[in-house]
Amino acid sequence: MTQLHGVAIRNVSGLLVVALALGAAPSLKHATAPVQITVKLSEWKVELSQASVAAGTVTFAITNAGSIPHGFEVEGHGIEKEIEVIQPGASDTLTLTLEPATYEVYCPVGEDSHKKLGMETHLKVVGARSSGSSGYGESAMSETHEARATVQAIRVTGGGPVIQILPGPFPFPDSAAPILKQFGDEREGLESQVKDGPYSNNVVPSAGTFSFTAWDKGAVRDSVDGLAEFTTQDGARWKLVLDRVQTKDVPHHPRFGGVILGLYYHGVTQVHTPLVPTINSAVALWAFGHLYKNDQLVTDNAMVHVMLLSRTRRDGDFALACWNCSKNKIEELQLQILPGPGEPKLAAPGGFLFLNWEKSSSRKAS
Ligand SMILES: [Cu+2]
Repeated sequence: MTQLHGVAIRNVSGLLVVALALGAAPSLKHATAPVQITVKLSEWKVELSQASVAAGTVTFAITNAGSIPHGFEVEGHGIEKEIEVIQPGASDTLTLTLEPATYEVYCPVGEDSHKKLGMETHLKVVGARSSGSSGYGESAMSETHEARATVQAIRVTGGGPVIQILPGPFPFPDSAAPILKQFGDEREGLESQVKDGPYSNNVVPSAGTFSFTAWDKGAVRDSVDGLAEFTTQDGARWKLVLDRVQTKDVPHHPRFGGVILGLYYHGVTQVHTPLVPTINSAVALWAFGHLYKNDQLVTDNAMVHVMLLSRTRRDGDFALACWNCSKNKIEELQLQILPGPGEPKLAAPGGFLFLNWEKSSSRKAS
């Protein structure tokens, strides 16, 4: 035993000597321990410790530093590998052998809604012989940035039955409860909406028009232009002129900013409040607007949430028909108006205005 042990040690040290002598040779470098890349997941970012790496075995050491569960996926050059979703504060690893190419690295949670909110980056894998300088990573990033800067616009026109939604209990409290638990500081405010919030079956007929155009031009330059005119249950005539897009955080909608075209969220997705069924939206935004009641200015800072989404309400009584409505036709146009920051509640039931146009349409705009 002792003798064998001695031989084994000698052999190992012999190998070490050879390896050190040829340390500069690329082939041996390649064969050494896998390179480790540290990955930090949070709302709504994927951060890598390096933007490029030499081809070979790479171990991703992934930590969820956010406040909701996230996943991690590497895709490109014939590879598509992901880890199981990890809870806030937890870690996991993923080891892959990567050939030279640019790989997409992202969070796949919520049918890519986390990705669309920004949880996406790229990893450039370079040939083993090249230095793998960070210059590669930088150029890959600037390309992505340019691609994102492309302006997209959508024109939405409200149509079909118009309804006003009055405060009432959320119809799917049991489905929302486990998701609400993960909302931390914001949970209390949201829980009061379970009992008496804006997503209720307490619906009355209304009448009016609403159309707008929204431009997605990148983080802080998004814009919106639109006009809504409608009559509420009490006979009041309201007019809303959309002014500018809200690009900062909104209560219960962390990190929501700008015009978001195409997103699967709410409900089970853990993106924004779960007190709205899971939906697919063509466009969603928060904006500020000028609000008038019976031709008198109410505020220049009304906070407005607009969303064209998959239908959540059924024909007839317009009750919320599904907890997961993401496969329904995208034709429900929601307009939610709240007082500006620090302003008194609006003179309407619950202090808010919430109107839906149930058969709306959209088209690309220039
Ligand atoms: Cu995520």
